[in-house]
Amino acid sequence: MPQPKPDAANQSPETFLWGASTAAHQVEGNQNNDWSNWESRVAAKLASNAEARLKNELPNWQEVEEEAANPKNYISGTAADHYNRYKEDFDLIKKIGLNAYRFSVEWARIEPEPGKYNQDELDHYAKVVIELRTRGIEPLVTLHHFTNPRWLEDHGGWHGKNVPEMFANYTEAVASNLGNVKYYCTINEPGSYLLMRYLGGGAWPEWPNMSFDPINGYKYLKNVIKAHKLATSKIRNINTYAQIGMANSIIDFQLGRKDPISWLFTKQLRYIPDFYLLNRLEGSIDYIGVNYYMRMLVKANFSHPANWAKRWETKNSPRSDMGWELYPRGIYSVTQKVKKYGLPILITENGIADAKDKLRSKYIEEHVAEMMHSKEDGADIQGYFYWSLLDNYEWSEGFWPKFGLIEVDRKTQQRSIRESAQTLGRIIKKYS
Ligand code: GCO
Repeated sequence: MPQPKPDAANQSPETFLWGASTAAHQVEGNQNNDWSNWESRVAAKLASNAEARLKNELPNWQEVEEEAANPKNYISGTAADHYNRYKEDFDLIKKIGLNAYRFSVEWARIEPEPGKYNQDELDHYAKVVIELRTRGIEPLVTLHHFTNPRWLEDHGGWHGKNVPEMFANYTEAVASNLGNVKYYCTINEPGSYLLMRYLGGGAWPEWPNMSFDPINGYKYLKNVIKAHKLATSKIRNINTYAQIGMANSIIDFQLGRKDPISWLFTKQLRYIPDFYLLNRLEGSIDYIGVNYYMRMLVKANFSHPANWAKRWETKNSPRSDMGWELYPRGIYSVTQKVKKYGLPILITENGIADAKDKLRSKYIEEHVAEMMHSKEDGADIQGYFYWSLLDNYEWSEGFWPKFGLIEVDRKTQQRSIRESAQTLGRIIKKYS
């Protein structure tokens, strides 16, 4: 039975969404999924090789050294305890002046065993939506953000048979219990999952079941497209007004060295997998989610694909705590590329690891300015979600990267709004 149109869904399309994003595994705490089961096995290794891995990569290694060398840094554990503190966190969203919030539902909580759905957990996420709505905050619900139920691997993992149908059934359970949700994101960053799970890694040092397995990687790509399409029709049967998309990490790949091979690699890296995916989703997405963080320079080398492009290493350009160059112009470039699909665009992630909050205000100001410039030049951008609302678990780098508009004290879970969040609040007022 299609849900009645909620007031919020009747919002005029020109209500620009100003939000922040999180992912269940990174903020909720106390997960029981493929990551939580795996983290304790790699924590000691990640801690012991942190110096070798990071010392020359990070501009502020000394400031993160102690945390990065501690095995506890790599265990998500209670994370930011968002599962229990979500009401307090939503009050802070209001205080900052945001009007939207992107979060993910944890599949492993909803379906702890194949075909068996946990109604208490479905009710939990329905309460989350109600608490957002009562504060006038628009929810954007991500259905898959990297983590899986532990039983999925027993079914062959994401490249296995029937996974698209299993994902669609999980989606139906969620969508029929969440009530009036207008915005859904089916899958977060399938390209990153492909790279980390099936192409031997790259963005992070480790990943559950990480392997170089392009054959099953191709099966994964086909499965994730089918899963998205099946999930989309399930949602549309329930919410006739739903706006459904996928969030793709789109990097501004640039030629790093003028030679034909690097030129060819640059073209390929620009195409696979995001535009490969987007070209196969047309008709099943209402908006395109763009996660933009950086540009990368391509200097061809015949090694692992993750080494095909290096983050810009100009000595004097400001870089985040993770060593990522600040390159606001890239959000203009990638949204101008995505404009060709003629669909609304949501910046579903854009953010910086900056523990001392030295660069974040400038980062946000400059990326928003370039985003609005792209909007003026024809990209139908309808929302901006900063990554992330809270300091959180940055996958296999653990907790030392601090992306939050809100600082979280790892010992006490105390929240404090960073100065840069006030900057974002002022920007929102300026554009509203
Ligand atoms: C991603 C993920 C987030 C990351 C964020 C910072 O885009 O990789 O969606 O979970 O934490 O991007 O790397």
